Amino acid sequence: MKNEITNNQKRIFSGIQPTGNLHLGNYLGAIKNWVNLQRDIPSIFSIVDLHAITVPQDPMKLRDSIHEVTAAIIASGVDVKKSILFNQSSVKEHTELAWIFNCVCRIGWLNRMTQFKEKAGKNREKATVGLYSYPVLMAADILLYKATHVPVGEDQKQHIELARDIASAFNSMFTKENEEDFFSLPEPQILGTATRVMSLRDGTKKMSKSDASDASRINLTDTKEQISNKIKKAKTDPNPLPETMDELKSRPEALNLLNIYAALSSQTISITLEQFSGKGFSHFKPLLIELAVETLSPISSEMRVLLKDTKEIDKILKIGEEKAKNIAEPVLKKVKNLVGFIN
Ligand code: AQP
Repeated sequence: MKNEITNNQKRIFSGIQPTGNLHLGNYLGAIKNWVNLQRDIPSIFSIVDLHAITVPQDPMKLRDSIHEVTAAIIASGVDVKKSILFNQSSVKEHTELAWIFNCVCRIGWLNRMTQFKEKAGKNREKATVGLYSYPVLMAADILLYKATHVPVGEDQKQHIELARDIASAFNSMFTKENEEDFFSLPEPQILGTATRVMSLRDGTKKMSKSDASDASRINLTDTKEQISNKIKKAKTDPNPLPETMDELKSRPEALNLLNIYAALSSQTISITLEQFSGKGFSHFKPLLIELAVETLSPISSEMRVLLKDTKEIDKILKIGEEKAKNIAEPVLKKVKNLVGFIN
């Protein structure tokens, strides 16, 4: 049975790329919030493999990453009985809607996207067209399910704003007179204290799967020893932790580590600062290690169990795919009808 949905139903959509090992930034900036939000709002989560191929991928590694990322999401607490979890490329409606949105979105809007500028770097002429139009596909991912809320890290805020612009433009181009807007505008949900977890080697750079240095990030699959070594070696400065937020803000590495501690212990940054102000890193780091290991060890052990049976992971994704299609198909059919296609 197809699920016809209306614009006033709350619904969450969010995705994660299978581009390598998930890290603490992905966990604190996205997945931890997914786990909390799914309790009250119907949620759809996707392993966005179509986004992953906007930069070159080794096909064998991509397949493994899809399994690993699915396992990480389930091990972190996403409930696949309650929420929909599926692999993006298995629902072809994403690419169809993305094409229609390519014909709504303006080049000027894409030219403003900072993530493309960062990822393409100086080699812009050689970047793929897919990397450039990545935010259009992301708008299609969200709007295909008429999602109202999109929990993401700070880095994705601009892309959600673009999705809102595309939805508005589509509405004014195609909504029929006297009918309510076809798409409601999705809201970004940037939650928690670690909305932008920074590299452990450089507090001004985002923690990222594609950073060449493994020491820059804590992977969800890291052992206790690896977590401990990475935090011990994390870049800091020689001064004790400061007293005020203003002082902390001028010390990016210290701010990052305190933010991570605050997010892992679900407390505010100001309470965390109060707790550690005046203390040295030799006091703070062992407590951060303890907390990180306590949070991440159960996730990595559960991931290892899940990854022993990739057929079961495939089955879970298949069930998610069917549920996702039930929502996506009628939305795309209506979009095609509004655009003037015969279907
Ligand atoms: N450092 C971060 N801090 C907080 N949130 C983060 N996210 C990513 N990095 C951080 C959030 O995780 C979700 C999934 O991200 P993604 O995998 O789709 O892509 P990304 O943002 O490009 O992440 P990476 O790790 O930097 O991947 P690569 O290196 O492959 O580009 C998103 O909600 C994102 O905000």
